[in-house]
Amino acid sequence: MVEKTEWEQVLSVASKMAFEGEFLDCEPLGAGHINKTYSVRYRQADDSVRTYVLQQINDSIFDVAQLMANIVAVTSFLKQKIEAEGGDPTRETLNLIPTKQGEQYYCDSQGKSWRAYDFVRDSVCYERAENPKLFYESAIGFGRFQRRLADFPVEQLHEILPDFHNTPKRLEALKAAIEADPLGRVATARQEIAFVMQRAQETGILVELCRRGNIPLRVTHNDTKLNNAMFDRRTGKVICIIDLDTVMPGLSLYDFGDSIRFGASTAAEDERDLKKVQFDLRLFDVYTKGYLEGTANTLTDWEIEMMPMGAKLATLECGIRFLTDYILGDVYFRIDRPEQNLDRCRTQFKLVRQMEEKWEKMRRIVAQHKYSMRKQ
Ligand code: GN1
Ligand code: MG
Repeated sequence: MVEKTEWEQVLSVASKMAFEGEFLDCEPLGAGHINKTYSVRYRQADDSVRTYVLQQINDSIFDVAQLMANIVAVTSFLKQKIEAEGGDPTRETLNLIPTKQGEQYYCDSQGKSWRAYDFVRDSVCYERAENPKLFYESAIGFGRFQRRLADFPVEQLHEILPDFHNTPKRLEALKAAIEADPLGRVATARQEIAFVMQRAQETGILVELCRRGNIPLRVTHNDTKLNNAMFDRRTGKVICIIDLDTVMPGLSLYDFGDSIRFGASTAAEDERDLKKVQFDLRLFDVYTKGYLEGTANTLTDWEIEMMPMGAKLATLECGIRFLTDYILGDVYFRIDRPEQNLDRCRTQFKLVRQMEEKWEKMRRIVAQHKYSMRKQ
């Protein structure tokens, strides 16, 4: 339940947005760690119900004006692409709802920024890959997102969170946190720290390939978790990719990898019982196939070759970030219980270890799908 003060606040912000109809109710939505999200429902003149998404944007990590400029640019571009492909632009990309004043977002009396979207009609999202088919469909969806943005002028986007997927810099941040150790938590995470340090040399592989021009800078989503893909209730296929906050210049391999780290695990990101956490090769297999199909030959040979490394570094990096935040006192990722960030870090490292064990199989899967794609 939304508490009263929170409820009143949401209600008051909702009244500032260009929502149509008569307010019905509102409730928290989704499982994001960064923004606060609500769904708000309005009764329409014909008695149908229209659902909007209202989000308070986390302004402690985002420059809201730049972030909104990126989202407007990318969604307008996508809309044109979708129309040209004969798709439905009202459902296949996010549609921003302006404020009653015509602004792209609303600033409340406490200086907090809010924005609104149409809830994608007849869609559903999943926290877990309940079956391989679902995960395969999500790969097609994220791949298609990548393909549709392949000719977007990447230099027009703000780098919303600089060095977001720069794994060596994430490692540097971890080292600084260890050095500072503000809460004395380093002593409780010795094994995890050692795990990272043993892999320090590998962290720069992808950024280095990009620096040398072997892999291109693209428009990337940067948060390609399964729960950022909305599935059409009727067809079971991905209809829309959401959460465009971190769309910015980046590497496709981190997008691919982030999907794998989240979706090809058999357990939740914060599972405490590590026995339940397994890296599922079958899921890696179907996602790879779907992503190659969805991107439809937009990826270069180097990008395809490095897909296993994308999976490994995205997972290692996320674990490094959780560990850093645990050491610093959970200042970035929202937690519901103590040590949740340490648990999150442990699941990521378990997955990394299993990827290392299954490395050759991962490479073979990628090679097979590349071969069958190119044959067509
Ligand atoms: C954050 O808020 P959410 O869950 O969409 C984070 C991602 C992490 C993810 C881990 C802007 O995303 O980078 O991979 O948590 N987003 C940001 O669950 O830092
Ligand atoms: Mg997100």
